[in-house]
This record gives sequence, structure tokens and C-alpha cells, in this order.
Amino acid sequence: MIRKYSYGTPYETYATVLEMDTASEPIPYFSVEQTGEGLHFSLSLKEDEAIYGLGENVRGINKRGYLYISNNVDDAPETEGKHSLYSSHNFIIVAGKERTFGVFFDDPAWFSFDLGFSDPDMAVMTSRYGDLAVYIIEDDGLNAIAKEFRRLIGRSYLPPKWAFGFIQSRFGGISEESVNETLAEYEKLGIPIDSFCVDIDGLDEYQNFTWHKENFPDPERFVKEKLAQGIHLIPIVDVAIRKDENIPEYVSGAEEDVFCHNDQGEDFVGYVWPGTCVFPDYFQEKTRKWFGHCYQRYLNMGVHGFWNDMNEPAVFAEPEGFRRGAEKLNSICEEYSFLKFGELMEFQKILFDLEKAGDKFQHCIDGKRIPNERVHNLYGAMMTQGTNEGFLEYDPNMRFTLFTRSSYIGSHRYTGVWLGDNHSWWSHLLQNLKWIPSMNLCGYLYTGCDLGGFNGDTTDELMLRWLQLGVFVPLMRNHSAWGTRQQELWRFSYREKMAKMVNIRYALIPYLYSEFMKCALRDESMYRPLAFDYPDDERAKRVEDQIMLGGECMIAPVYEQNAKGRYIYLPEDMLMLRMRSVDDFEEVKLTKGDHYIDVDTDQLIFFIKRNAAIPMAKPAMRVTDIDPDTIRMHGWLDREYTYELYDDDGLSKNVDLETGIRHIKAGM
Ligand code: MIG
Repeated sequence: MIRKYSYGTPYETYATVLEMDTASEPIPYFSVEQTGEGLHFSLSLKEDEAIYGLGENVRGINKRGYLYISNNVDDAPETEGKHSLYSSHNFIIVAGKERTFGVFFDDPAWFSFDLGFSDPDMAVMTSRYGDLAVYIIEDDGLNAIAKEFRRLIGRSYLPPKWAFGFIQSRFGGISEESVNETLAEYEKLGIPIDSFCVDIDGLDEYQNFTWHKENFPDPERFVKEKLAQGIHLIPIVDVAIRKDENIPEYVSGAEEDVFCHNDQGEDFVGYVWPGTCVFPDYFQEKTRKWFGHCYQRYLNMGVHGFWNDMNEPAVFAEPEGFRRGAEKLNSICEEYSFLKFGELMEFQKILFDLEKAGDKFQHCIDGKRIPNERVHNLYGAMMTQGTNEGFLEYDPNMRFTLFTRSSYIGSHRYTGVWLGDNHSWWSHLLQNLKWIPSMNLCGYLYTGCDLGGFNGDTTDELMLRWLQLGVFVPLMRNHSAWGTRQQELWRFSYREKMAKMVNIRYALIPYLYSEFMKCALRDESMYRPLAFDYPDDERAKRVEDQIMLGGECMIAPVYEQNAKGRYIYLPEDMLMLRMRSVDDFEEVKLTKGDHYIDVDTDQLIFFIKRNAAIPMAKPAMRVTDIDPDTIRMHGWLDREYTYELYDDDGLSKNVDLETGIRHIKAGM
């Protein structure tokens, strides 16, 4: 059951798809109080209660015990001391013996979740402006509540099947040659791959919808050539557009007045990668249409995958910012004081501070001028809606690959998400694992983190271990930053071991795709905290480094350097697969309870519930070449098990569970 409550004058956020009346009785569970700081929703927490959700934020699967702030920001590194990341997903479930309910605060402005931070026994949610809708979601247990929430927010984005293939990416140095070189090396090593990302350095002076003139001299030919090899190119699309009469998007956009304004009624100008830029005002329908149309340049070439970046939005500086920065530096030179120096630590904010921009950065909503801060967390989500307009214009029945950095609940209907600029840290491998079930709870099924880590230098062991998690993650992308150690798999001493892991991924694709599509079409989570499936198991509720996958599996990666094994808690009997490669593996029957498991660096482990079975196929070099006739079932069976294998053409929007499901029997 879902009930809606309304406060102030909520903005249209596009988060929900159900038309609902506002309840007239006061909101249950919470006491509501207005102070100078905002509208507070307070709840006293019982000792046994856990809190799940929040999609993208720092720290655990159980979010209790910290302060989280919805305030989309480009602020790497994603250390646990942060309170905000790139996206805001204001949905939580409070779960305990006496009560379990979900609550969604549909508020696109600054919003905080003090979940036992100021007071361990209190949860206080604060809306800065008090213009919001609140939804209380009740049902029978955690999974049922999660599903009910998804009914409220609508069906998750469906990527094409090729998006489940391995994606190679690198910020720095991409060219026709570098792509061909990696392809050839991967071919030699037998590493399957389906796509390459093209980052901003692969564009013409960092500008959207272009190609670097020297590195991609004939993009039409190159795109065709790669498609003929079964390889997709996935270019990046940034928010900002250079203010330059020679840029067609600037000219057409200015003509149609689609950019964000400042307090003088002129286009807001700020510096980002392409130079002096303007920012599309995606809150306007005409902007979304215009922006979507810009993608046709790529789409018409056969480019059918994209990643949307910098859409918090990230603004490096504003024109007067540089003058302010210079003055600050001068004043320190003239008279050094530690206080002044301290301000330098926040130098970026001297150049531009979106949080303090006020009327300087405005949107036009329903004909009214609205400062960004009122709807800030929606900006990236509105961008992806614009992208979707472009897809619909090109082919309304086709699925496209899309992942965004910034998002809000609602954009899960249009896009996947990647977790921005993580680090080549072991702690971020674990962060990756914890992030996935929280994202699933908020409707984001097509998700992944930069495998191997984006910033910093990865190592053979970290890359290999991270791949052993990446095998199970829908968006399987290896990406790294300019200036860091190069991360293409063929460059590592462990390349042969890595090749085997990617092959295991491709062997699992029929299963992963089937589970993904079933969950998407049934409004379910593909990855869940153990607590969701074993609500009566006190131990399962405490587990933060294992998650459930689909209807049959549990994953538990090794996430520590030099670890040759790890502890596992099994909430029921399970079959462990310990795999060196698709053909070199052991099946170990394990009983419910605690186990210490040996896992050599070149081994991947995962678990299948007793009396369940999963399909694995013979891998192929491309997703489309995987032959379903090679499927073999794996499981520990005391009786027959029937697996529902979903499959379809992987490309069109003609998706139907009934016609797509084939029953595969696994014998004893
Ligand atoms: O300011 O396009 O998160 O994946 O490689 C950095 C360059 C801009 C941030 C993205 C990252 C991407 C990088 N971008």
C-alpha cells in the first residue's frame, strides 16, 4: 500500500508514475516540525532497526549511523567521510521486528538524512525548502515493499543485450589505433569484448557529438568497420556546450533559447572541459527535444550507446571566478595568514560555487524562473530524459545503451548509472559491492563501477579481484583516469587469468540477462541484501560483504590484498562454484553457517542455493555469438529444478515475459 502526503508546493520531478491523491490524515511514523533550517521529519529508532536504501551514497548496506545529504556533486574521491555523491535517491526502508516500512521523500532540492548521526536513536530527515511529496510504502516484508515502491516509480530502463558485454574504456589517448591495438591483443588472448567507450579526449576539443580529427579521421568508416566486427563505440556526452558560433549545437540552442539563464536574463556562462560554456536547461520541454535531436548525428552513424557525464552539473569556474581567484592569491602574497591559506583549500569554490549561485544559475519551469538550488538534484535526471527524447526520435522501438553519472529517482526509467570517479583502492571494491543492492532498491538495475578503479594506479591483483566481482555486475566496464597506470587487461602480468574471468562472464550472460530482464519486468531487485531474503535470520541481517543475485545465487568477492580466502556466512545450504576458468572449476557442497573458504587469486567463487540451478553457456567473443544450445545447468539438486530462462532479440522493446521464458529442467 502506498500513501501520499504533500508539503508546500512540490515541483514536478517525474519521479513517480502513479496518479495519487494526497492523504488527508497526518503522516504516520514521523513527527513533522518546521524550523529555520527547514522541514524536519523525525522518527525515533528502535534498537533492532536497520535502514536500507538511499541508492548512491557512501558507507554500508545498512545506512544507520551516519549523515547522508542529497546534494548532487562532482567531488571525488568517494571517501567515507563524504556525505553526498553524484546522485540523490531519497528512498529508505526502515526495517525491524515491530515495523517495516518504506518512505520516499520526493524533493529535488537539498535534503538530509540524519540516520542516527546526531543521536543514535533518532532519524531526522530535513527538507531545506519544504516543497515536497512524501510517500509511505507498506507491504509484507522488505522485498514486497521494494516491489511496491517500484510500482510507484515505474519500470526500469532496459538496455540492449550487447550492453552486458565487457566494455573497455580509458580517459586519455583513445584513437583508431588504440582501439584496434586493444582489440587485437584481446583477440590474441581470447578476451571477449563488445564495446569501447570514447571519452572526451576522443572528441574534437572535448565537444559533444564530434570526433577527434586526427585520432578518428574517418569516424563513419571506423564505426561501420567496428560494427562489422561486432564492436560498439560508446561516446561520452557532457552537459556543457562551448559558447562558440562555430559549434552547431550552440547556434541552434541559442536560436531556440534553450540554455540556463543568469539573473540578468542572459545565458549563464561557466568553464568546463570544452572551454567557455553554456548549460542546457533540460527542465524545459523544448530543450529536451532539441538536446535529443543533437544525438542524431551519432545515431545516424550507427552509434547506439552513450554515457552522460558532468551532469550534477559540474561547473569548474565562472568568468569572474578567475579574477576572484587571482585576487585571493595576490592577497595571500601580500599578507600571508593561515586563515587566508585555509580558504585556498577550497579554491574551486572561489572560482564558482553552485550552492551559493542563487539567481545566477536559473531554470525555467512552467514559465517561471527558478534558481538551480530549488531543483538541483534533478538536473542530471532531466538530461537523461532529453537523451531519451533523441532515442525515441531515432527509433521508438529500439533499446540503446545509456549510463549517466548523476541521477534522481525517475531517471531509472531511462538510464543506467555508473558510480563516477572511484579509486584503485581495495576499499572501493567493497564499496562497489555495497552500492549495487542500494541502487537496485531505487530502480537502477543497469549499474556498475569502474572496474580496477578510475583514479590512482591499480595492480595486477586488484584488477583481477575486481574483475571477479565485475563478472556479475550488469555494467561491466574497465575504466581509468588520465595519468594513471593503464588498465587494459592485456597490459597486466595476470592477463591470462583475467582473460579467464571475462570468459566466465560471457558464460554467465544467458543467466545474468535472464535474471536482469525478469527483475526489470517484474519490478524486482536483481541484487539484494541478505536481510531481504532471510528476514528471520539475525546473522544474515549483519552481512555487509555478500549479496544475493537473482533467484538462485549469492556473491561474495574477495576484497583484500593478499587474501587467499575469506569468511562466508551461508544463510542456507549452498553449492559453491570455485572457478579458475569456464572449464576448470570445483563444485563444493556447503551447509548453512560459517565457513572459511580458500580462494586463490586466480579463482572466483559464487554460491548457488541448494535445490536451485543456473544455466551456463559456452562463452563467445561477442554477446550475440553466445549459443544458447550450449547451456548446461549447475546446481546441487535433491530433486528436479526448473529454471525460467528469459531471452529475446536483445534489441527491440518487444519484451514479453510470457513469450520470452523457456523452462529448462535440471535433473538430479
Ligand atoms: O572531470 O571525461 O566521471 O569517467 O573519464 C572529469 C573525463 C570528467 C569524469 C568521469 C570520468 C571521465 C572524465 N570525467
